[in-house]
Amino acid sequence: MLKNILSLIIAATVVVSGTSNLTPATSDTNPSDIVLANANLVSGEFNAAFEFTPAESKNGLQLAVTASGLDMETAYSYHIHAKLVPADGNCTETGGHLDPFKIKETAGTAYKCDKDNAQTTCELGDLAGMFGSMTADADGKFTLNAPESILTFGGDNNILGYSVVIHRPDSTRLACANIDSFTAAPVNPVKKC
Ligand SMILES: *[C@@H]1O[C@H](CO)[C@@H](O)[C@H](O)[C@H]1NC(C)=O
Ligand SMILES: [Cu+2]
Repeated sequence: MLKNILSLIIAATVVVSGTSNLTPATSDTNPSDIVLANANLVSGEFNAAFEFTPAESKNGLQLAVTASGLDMETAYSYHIHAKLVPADGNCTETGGHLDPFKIKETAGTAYKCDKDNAQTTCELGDLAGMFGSMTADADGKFTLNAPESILTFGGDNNILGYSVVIHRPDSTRLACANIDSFTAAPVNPVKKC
């Protein structure tokens, strides 16, 4: 547990320091080399940072979220959506929720994400269903440190190459951002002469 917290703090510190210890992943990157993926969503006063990191078991990802500028009256939902955010930032273009196993299509109106049976009852992208909706504390802030999930880098439950969207309570789209991924920089980079 302590180790998990420490790795989250380290991941967060790395991001704050401008990802200087990290190298952006490319389409050639082996997903098992990715140490962090993040999405930073901004809309006016609203600001949210999503960070996905491999759990200690290496089976699934942990999710850490910090958000500020939330309206205290409201519960926001948030998902991974199936398409990327286009250059103009239009969140409507990100399509629907990431659902590679067609859980929602199969369940129809009976859809209900049960976090304890996420693999069979939740759309892969239904983050709010798996981790709870986003509600503000007295300072208008929200923090989430979710333990190991069914999400992975690569494989059937892959989240790389998609986007994160936050919805207002009326389900309109407040903010969105693509998921970027990073590998650890070499510890002793070889100098080229
Ligand atoms: C955003 O995309 C949607 C869907 O394509 C479109 O209907 C809407 O007009 C776009 N909004 C803006 C501001 O371009
Ligand atoms: Cu959504």
